[in-house]
Formats: sequence, structure tokens, C-alpha cells
Amino acid sequence: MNEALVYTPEIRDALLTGKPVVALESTLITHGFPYPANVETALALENAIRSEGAIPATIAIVDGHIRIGLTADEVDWLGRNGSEGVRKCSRRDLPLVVGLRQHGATTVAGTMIIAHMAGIRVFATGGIGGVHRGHPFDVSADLIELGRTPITVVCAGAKSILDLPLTLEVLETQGVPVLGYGTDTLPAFYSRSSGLPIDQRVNTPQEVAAVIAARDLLGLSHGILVAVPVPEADAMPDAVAEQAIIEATRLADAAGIHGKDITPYVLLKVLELTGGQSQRANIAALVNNARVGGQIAKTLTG
Ligand code: PSU
Ligand code: MN
Repeated sequence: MNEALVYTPEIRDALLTGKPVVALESTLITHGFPYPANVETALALENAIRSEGAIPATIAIVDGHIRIGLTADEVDWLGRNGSEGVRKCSRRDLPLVVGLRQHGATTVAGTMIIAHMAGIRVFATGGIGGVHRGHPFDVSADLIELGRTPITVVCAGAKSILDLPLTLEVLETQGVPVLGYGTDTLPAFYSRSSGLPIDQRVNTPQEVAAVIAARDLLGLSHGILVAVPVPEADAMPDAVAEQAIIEATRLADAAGIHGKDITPYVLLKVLELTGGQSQRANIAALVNNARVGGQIAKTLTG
């Protein structure tokens, strides 16, 4: 056990006794959805993981302490504080928040680093960061982290606020296998397909586990991306999602938003512009990914 981290008793026991654990990020709570949908979603994800017989570990930083697992009250506190008093934490932010005893919500990159420190192998989320449309030098730290930290990240692809072809190019350069879970193409978050080919289709948690085992056997240390299409019933018409994304991206440019603020700004604008529709697709994708993450974690420990 890494004693620099603070575990809930349930997760400490699970890790010591080899039970399946799935990590969850906290940026989607503080910067992804408005209150109270953020808190409801975070708790729904924990329940989805439990329904598969695995244990959820929501990761965040409270007063400089890295927490592996939060209570429901703490999730509520994070959700109410939102982006105000809580820093969005990728790799470069972690020493700042820990060293200066701040509060932090972890991104995909931040969550991967901490999950790896904790000995957790699977992490479920919604969309990963990528290369921003029209800003090819704004490459999310998520992609670089996937290239160097051996965590399996279950996602619904990436939102088309990103340049998806360039995002796949960077993943290739970083040596990250992109598995399509029951699909031959990269899912585009709100819709089931971007039309872009993935590296390999897999259909079962056992196949994902076989790829993870081979990565370890070969002594490779990169992450693996498992991309799961949003459930059919909750997918959004491409044109509706696309129009909202174009408008949200235009508003971000016009407002001079840049750096780490772009993704949260665009996500919340898309949500406003499409009302309940994008939120429903978003939550459905997250819950579905949490279930798949639970199944993969169970297969790894079974
Ligand atoms: N994409 C989503 N939902 C999210 C994020 C991305 O559809 O909540 C969050 C994740 O925490 C991701 C981060 O790791 O945004 C990426 O931010 P950036 O582009 O600044 O690296
Ligand atoms: Mn960026």
C-alpha cells in the first residue's frame, strides 16, 4: 500500500485482498456538470460499478491529501464547490495542490497517475481529452499520460469538440492501443461512431484482460484505451451535437478562453445549448462505461 495516499477502509481492504476496484475521476463532478446533476451522476457511477460486483474508488484531493474513495457527503461537498474552490488537476497540478494543501479534482491524466500509485488497474470515465479543434498544439495531458502510465481507461471515445483524427494520431505516437468495445470505429461520445477506424475490435472483458496481460508480460508501461459506444437509446443525432459543439467552440474563441479552461467551458456550453439531450447521453455513456469497467476489473481479479 502506498501510505502517501488516504484510502477508505473498504478500498484499503479490497486492494489488500485482491478484490476488483475501478477508479473514477472527479473533474467531471467539479467542472463537467452543474449541481446537482454532477453529484447524482457521480453516485450513479459508483452504483453501476457495485452492480457488477466491483468497488468504486472516486479520486480527489482534499486539503492536499490524496483521497482514494470519498463518502457521499464529500462527493456532495465537491459538487457544491464546483470549479470555485477546487483546482482541475492534470499531472502538472498535482505537486501544487498537494504541496500547498489545496483542493483538487483529478482529470483523466491526474486520475491515472493516482490510480497507478494506489495499485488500481481500471478506470472508467466519459470522454478523454484530446487535440482541440482548430488548436493543434493544445494537446491534452490525458494523451501523454496514456502513453506512460499502465492504466486501462474505459471511455465513450472523445467528444467532437476535439479533432478526432489528430487525437488518434497522437495516441498512435504515444503507443496507446485503442480498442473498440463491440465496435470497429471510434465512438464519438454523443454518437456511436465517428467513422474513424480503431486499432482492434474486442467483444468481451476477457479479450481486454488478455491485452492487458500481454502488455504486462512484454514489460510495456503504456495505458490501454477501451472505447465503448454510448447505448443506442441515448445516442444523440449527429447534427444536433455537431451544431452545439460548433457554436460552443465559437463562443469559447470569442470569449478568449484558453488553456485548461477550454474543455470545461465548451462542455458546459454544449450542455446549455442542447438542454437535457446532451446531458442524458452523457450520463448514459458514463454509467455504461462504469459497468464495463466493473466487468473488466472483475475479470482481472477472477
Ligand atoms: N471530456 C468530457 N468530459 C469531461 C472531460 C473531458 O467529455 O469531464 C474532462 C476530463 O476530466 C478530462 C479533461 O481529463 O476534461 C481534459 O481536459 P483538458 O482538455 O484540459 O486536458
Ligand atoms: Mn489543453
